[in-house]
Amino acid sequence: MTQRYRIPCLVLALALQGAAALADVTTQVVAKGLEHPWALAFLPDGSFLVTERPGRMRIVQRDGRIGVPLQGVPEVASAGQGGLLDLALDARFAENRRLYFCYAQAGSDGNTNSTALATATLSQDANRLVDVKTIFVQQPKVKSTLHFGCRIALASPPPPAQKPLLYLTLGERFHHRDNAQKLDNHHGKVIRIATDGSVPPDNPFVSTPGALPEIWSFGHRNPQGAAMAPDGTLWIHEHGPMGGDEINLPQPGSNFGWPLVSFGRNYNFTSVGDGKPQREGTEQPLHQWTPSIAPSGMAFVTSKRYGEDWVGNLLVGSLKFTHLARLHLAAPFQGAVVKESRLLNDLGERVRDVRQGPDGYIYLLTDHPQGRLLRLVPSP
Ligand SMILES: [Ca+2]
Repeated sequence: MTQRYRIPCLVLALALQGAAALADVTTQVVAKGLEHPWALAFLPDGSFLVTERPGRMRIVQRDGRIGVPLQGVPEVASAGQGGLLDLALDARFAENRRLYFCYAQAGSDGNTNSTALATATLSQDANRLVDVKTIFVQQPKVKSTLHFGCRIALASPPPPAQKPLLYLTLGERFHHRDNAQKLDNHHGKVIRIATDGSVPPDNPFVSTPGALPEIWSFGHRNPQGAAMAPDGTLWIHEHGPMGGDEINLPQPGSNFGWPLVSFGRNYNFTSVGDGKPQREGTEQPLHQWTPSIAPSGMAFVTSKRYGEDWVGNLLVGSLKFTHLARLHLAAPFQGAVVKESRLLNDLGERVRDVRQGPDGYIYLLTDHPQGRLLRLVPSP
């Protein structure tokens, strides 16, 4: 086949793939009227715990009723991309009612801020957070309302004698991109800490002079998606500049290259680094999107609600194109992305969070002044 015919065939194949995907799934509205919801967790009674970026946490009942804001949420720096962001329940939440959340925290001067991570207990009457404790604060605080990162992933349960661990993604705050390559700060990093805030002794830089011991991997730009594969591997994605959004698998001590190398370009159309997409000593992404889809939220499908061929797929929300990306991997839960379908192309709202519930359904949050909680269901 000559080049002349290849492109129309590819376009046709992609169009057919899109059409087939559209018929596969649709959404049901669980709740609407949430203000810029950012993160979602599933409570044991079947209700939902949701964060709203301006600084509220609410419970949404199964029938869609939205509760009043929980008391006890700390003050957050709500401006630009900052505010109350991600949320995760402890693996033993049913017994201890502990949860983790991250947010933009103002500095004492009122001008600067950074991402912080707190733990809290949800009161028995589920009206308030108690025993709230900030266990990590990104250093340094800077003047910026951009690139907080802020996705939490709980590590697989450790042996009983060890402390449970979690990962937190941290953006480079946009104006401080060069910090992503330096280990003396938390900009553009993934960190790994115990759920009490202590540093695990086997973190990669605990013995490196001048390095902050929480750092797990570096050279990240603005990661707003994290999910733990069933085999215990951490997957994240991050926003590129103009193009070059990436999926990465952060291994201990790995350098993911920002801002030395990218598949994207700077917003003023200049090259990132020397303009090459690869560089010695930095990790290549598992997958990249050019043009950018602006990814947020990520979940592996483990349930069979959508058919056997969905099991082991990765779902990623798109803020920019307001769709849900379905990524088919070389093998379930692992390997390269071998095919990508765009679902919910007519959604028209930015997809901020993507989670699989204990009922096996996928749930989405749309980031909108009147944001919605949606359930993904097979098309009738
Ligand atoms: Ca990279």
